[in-house]
Parts: sequence; structure tokens; C-alpha cells
Amino acid sequence: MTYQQTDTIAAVATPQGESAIAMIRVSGPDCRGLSKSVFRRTNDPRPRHSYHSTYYSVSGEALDEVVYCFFEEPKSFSGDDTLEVSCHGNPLIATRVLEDLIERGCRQADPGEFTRRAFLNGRIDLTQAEAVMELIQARSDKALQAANNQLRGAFGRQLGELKNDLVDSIAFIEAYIDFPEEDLPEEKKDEHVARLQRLIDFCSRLIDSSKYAAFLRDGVKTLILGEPNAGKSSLLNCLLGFERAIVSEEPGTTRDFLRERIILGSHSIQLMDTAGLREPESGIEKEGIRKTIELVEEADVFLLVIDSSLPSPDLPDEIRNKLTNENCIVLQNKIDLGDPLPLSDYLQSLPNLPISATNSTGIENLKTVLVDIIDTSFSCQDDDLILVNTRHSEALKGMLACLNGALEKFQNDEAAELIASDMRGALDAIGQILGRIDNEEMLDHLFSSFCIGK
Ligand SMILES: Nc1nc2c(ncn2[C@@H]2O[C@H](COP(=O)(O)OP(=O)(O)O)[C@@H](O)[C@H]2O)c(=O)[nH]1
Ligand SMILES: [Mg+2]
Repeated sequence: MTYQQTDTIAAVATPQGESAIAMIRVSGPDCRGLSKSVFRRTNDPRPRHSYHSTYYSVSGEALDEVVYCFFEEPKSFSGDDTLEVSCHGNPLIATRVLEDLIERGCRQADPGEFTRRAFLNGRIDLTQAEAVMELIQARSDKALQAANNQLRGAFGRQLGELKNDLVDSIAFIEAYIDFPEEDLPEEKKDEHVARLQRLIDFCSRLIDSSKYAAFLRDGVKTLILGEPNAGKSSLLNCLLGFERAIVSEEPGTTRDFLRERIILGSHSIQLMDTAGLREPESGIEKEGIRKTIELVEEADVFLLVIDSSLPSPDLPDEIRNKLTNENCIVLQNKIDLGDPLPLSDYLQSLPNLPISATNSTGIENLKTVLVDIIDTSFSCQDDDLILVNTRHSEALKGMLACLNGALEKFQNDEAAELIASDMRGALDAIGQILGRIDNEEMLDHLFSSFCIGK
């Protein structure tokens, strides 16, 4: 079924539950008429002007005292005529207003449908539509900044530059088709190779930056590791500032694993507390340890907790191989019990800090070191960070393959038609990222993850 843009859609745009205000958003050709019938106006409302009024239902009942604002197309979020009605924040009122609008012929909006219309009306490109979602879901200052940047069109602009370069290159290659090869000056060819190389580098950098986008979106995955009873769960609770994990004198109590988020500096961090590393006594524990090894593969940063009153533990090879100076901090826990025993040579070679998870000693220091590690290894220095998501990086990989193909063919003196065809493939990938409106299935998929009313 093709997408219908002629309907007037309506949705409650604020969350369910009691609040000061709830807002109902209406968009489509009936808004002007609705504003007259619902608010008993004799004339059109002035665009972008707030009015205080009673909302009358179809049956003439006064539903609520509201404030409404009319936005005339194309100067609205969706690009269509839009009406925003703010009522008292009782979900019963908001629902009755919505039901009344549906009775008057509106259709309940699908998730992300207002944004989808903004895209279809050409107000924003697809990367900006995605940025709307990223902005709503951002969980740290850095993620907010990146989403804002993207909403203002930073990604679209970069792709626009890429596209101009590509179009120039295609023009050159097409000239190459028309002219006998010997007529082309050598420096022109060098120039073309250099331009292709620049495009390839740019594309690779964007693909590479998708990992930073993942850190922003999901948080840097920080795994708390160590032997049973070392104080891993105590450390999790201490970093969170509340009791999340069960702390017990009995070893082996955390058999599954826990995930919690904290914000440190401008970073979002996903803390994962795991089962202890040691020979398992029971089946459940064995499962927990298998899971820990799986999490080691997934994690970005490791906090290795050891009981400083005991000799240094031996670590399984799967774990040892993952730990480096750039991603691991050894925490000599329980220093409140007395002078720590010396660390093994191996642990000594990694960054290490004394702490007490129960007394919060050394925790501020740990936070500083952790932020340093993330700043150095897990955040992009570029202020114009683009939130490259899976959809983008798939298209960018296709583009990179086309560009590499074009370069190779050019250097091997293959037919210009073949080279031009590769380059058009690259151009097509840019089109996919910015959004081609003919791909309904992709749009359905993309907007279905939005909230209703956005
Ligand atoms: N004295 C002292 N005891 C601690 C410290 N951290 C944890 N413990 C104790 O060590 C035991 C095991 O702690 P827990 O956090 O459950 O360890 P886990 O098995 O590694 O998760 C508990 O009795 C904690 O109270 C610490 O810094 N100092
Ligand atoms: Mg535990």
C-alpha cells in the first residue's frame, strides 16, 4: 500500500500519565476547518499565534479549556497545515480530545508520521529525520550535541560535498569516453586519481566513525570483572550511588549479569557486573562464567577488581588477551583492610588503582581515570561527529566498494563506461542515505521505531 499523505493525522505528542499539560498534534488539510469547528471560530486562526479557548466536541460538550496554535503549511514541523492543542495533563482529557478528532475524520497518526511527512515534504533529509529520533533518545551531553549537529543538516552537507566531487569525477570520465585516450593530459589523470582517493578516504573515515556513534548511542560498555568476592557488585553499587546488585560474603552470588547506565563527564557508560571468574561449583555458576567470557568479547573497557588482601589471581587466556593499557584498570579493592599485597608482574604492568568499594575510597580518582581512558580511546575528537548508523554504514560500504572498483579500473586502463558505472553506483549510495522517497519499505521500517506524535 502506498503512503497516504492527504489524510489529516492526529496523536497525543506528550507521554501518557498525569502532567501539567498534554499536547495533541494534528496535521493535514483539515486543520483550518477543525480550528473553526472545534473552537467555534468564524474566521481562520492567525498562523503561529496562541489562542485560549474552550474545546467543543462534535456533540457540543465542552471538553477542556485549552491553548491552541495553528501553523500554516509549509511553515510547520511536518510541512503541512498543523494544529497543536495543549490541554490539561490528564490522560483522560487528552484521550477524549483525540477520540473527538478521530470522530471528526482525523486518523490516528502512526509512529514517526509527522517526521515522515516533514521528510516527504522535503523539509528535512532522511539523516535529519533520524537525528530527530537520536535527539529524543540521547543519553549524554555528547550524544545530544551530535544529534543536534545532525539535525541541523551536518551529515547532509558533508554528503552534498561528496556528491559534488563525484559528479565532477563522472563528468571527467564521461569526457574520457568521448575522447581518444591519448588526448587526455597526464596531469588530468593524476588529478582524477587524487580526487577518487580523497573520496575513498572520506568514505572510510565515515564508516570508521560509526563506532563512535555506537559509543554515544549505547554508552561505552564497561565490564566489571574479577574473582568471586573481590567486590565487583560493591563497586557497581558504589559507582551507581544506590544498591543495585546483591552484595554477599558468600562467593558466587552474582550468577547472571547486570547492566546499568551512568553518566561520567559528558559520556554515557554502560556498566556490566558479572559472575566471578573461578572454577564453577554449580551448573548455574558455570553458565554465569560462560556469559562473562561472552561479555568480554562485547565490552570496550574493563574494570578488573581484585581483593588486595589476597595474592593476585590468574586470569584465563581469553580474558588476558583482551586487556591492554588503553582499555583496562586494575582495582586493588578492600585497601581499608590494610596494606595491599603486591600485584603480580602482569597486573602491575596494567594501569592500577587502590580503592575501597565499601568506603568509597579512591572512587573519584577511578572516575577521573575512566573518563581519561574514554576520552583517549572511545570518543571522536571531531566536534562535527556524525551519527553514522547501521543503515548509513551499509550504504557507505557499498559506496566504498564502488569507489575502489572505479579507481582500480581507471588504473588498469579499463573501459571508461565501466568506470563511470561504478561511480554512478557510488552516487546512488549517497541518494540512499539522504533518502529516496520511492523506497516505501525502508521508510516504513525506519519510522516505525519513532514515538507516536513525533
Ligand atoms: N572490607 C571491605 N570489604 C569489601 C569491600 N568491597 C566488598 N567487600 C565485601 O566483600 C564481600 C563480597 O562483595 P561483593 O561485592 O558481593 O563481591 P563480588 O562477588 O565480587 O560481587 C562482601 O562481604 C562485601 O561487603 C571493601 O572495599 N572493603
Ligand atoms: Mg557479585
